Amino acid sequence: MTILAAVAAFAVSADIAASDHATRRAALRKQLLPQAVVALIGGTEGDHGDLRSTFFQEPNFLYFTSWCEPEARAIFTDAGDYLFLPKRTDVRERYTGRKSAPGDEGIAAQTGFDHVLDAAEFAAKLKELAGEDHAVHWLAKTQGSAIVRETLGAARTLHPLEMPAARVRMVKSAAEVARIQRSVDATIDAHRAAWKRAKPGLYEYQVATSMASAYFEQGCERHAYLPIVASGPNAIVLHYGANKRRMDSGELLLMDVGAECADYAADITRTIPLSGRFTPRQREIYEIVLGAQKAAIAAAKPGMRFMGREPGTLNRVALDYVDSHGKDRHGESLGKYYLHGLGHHVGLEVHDPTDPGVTLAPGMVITIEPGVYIAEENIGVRIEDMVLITETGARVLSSSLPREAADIERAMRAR
Ligand SMILES: [Mn+2]
Repeated sequence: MTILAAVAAFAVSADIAASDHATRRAALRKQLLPQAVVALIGGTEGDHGDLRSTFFQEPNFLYFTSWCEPEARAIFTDAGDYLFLPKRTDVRERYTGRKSAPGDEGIAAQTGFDHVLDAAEFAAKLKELAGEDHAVHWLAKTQGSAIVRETLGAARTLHPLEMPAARVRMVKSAAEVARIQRSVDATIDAHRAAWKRAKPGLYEYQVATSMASAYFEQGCERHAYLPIVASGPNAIVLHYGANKRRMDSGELLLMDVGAECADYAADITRTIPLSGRFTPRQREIYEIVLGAQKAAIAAAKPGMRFMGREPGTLNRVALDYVDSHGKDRHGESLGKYYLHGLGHHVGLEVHDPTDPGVTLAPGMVITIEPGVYIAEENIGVRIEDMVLITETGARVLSSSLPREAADIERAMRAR
């Protein structure tokens, strides 16, 4: 139900198709000079250097090719796009299963690429397509991208792809928004599970596991990031992740958790009173953070600037609200306790790449997550929701998870 409500402004379309990736590559070409060549290196099974994580595709590679098998490479040109796949080896497939290979029947239709070549041909083909004077774009920091530099030589100027790619990825299609909504809904279930379970005397990791279980149970493949379940003083630590503390009565519990389902991330934070009721001071601070969040959401619309502290940004709207409401124990205003920026874009990655010079536009998905952290009062409050920028304003994708103090208290009493 939530999905239909959230994407009503878009046609509810079929899921992401191979043809969508050709559209994405065409959009990328519009960001580059004519005749530019893009060289992309996909992830490998050894990228993470240990057995704690399984293979997952480098996000730009996944976004522009849809290909999610290891050791692939790609070259995009005005005259056609090339995908390179490694040869099949029996030994490796014994460990990690059957893969596609160049020369497989129907490989062009399966990949959506006209040209599917052996990965061993990548260097020679790149040299040929780059020629002497085509602008070559690459992702310098991606694992394995040294081969692009080695192939073209140290003297050749290479152009960054990060910002052109980010400008395309920042605007989500209806199918992407639908996938994000699924991750949001699974994450909302995780928060509801936490509200049922959290109580004084339990450990933070017990809440974390209940939350993760809620989304893994639904088939989500990964955490979008490791769960932050931070009680009492830990709520002041912005990226606390040890989750080892025993929670005490009277404390706040800050939970910043997100599922990744079908490649797309969610990122939602709630702060709840462990005893089921906020103290007057906790509630006062909570209402200030909520007021700042509402002010920023109300101001979000196409053309607005998102981040930065200068006047006219959404971030400044939230900061001004915090700074003009309430005081600390020393009679000073609270702006100095707003310790981080208002939010970030979300997509394939929980911190999706962003061109900071681009203003908000329809189809962008961002978090709006003001926080106030007062160490000497043991109060850390963050409220984070995911917001879709629409033609006329913003729609909260995570609106079905309560955030009013009274609604949270009611939900905790009802368990
Ligand atoms: Mn976030």
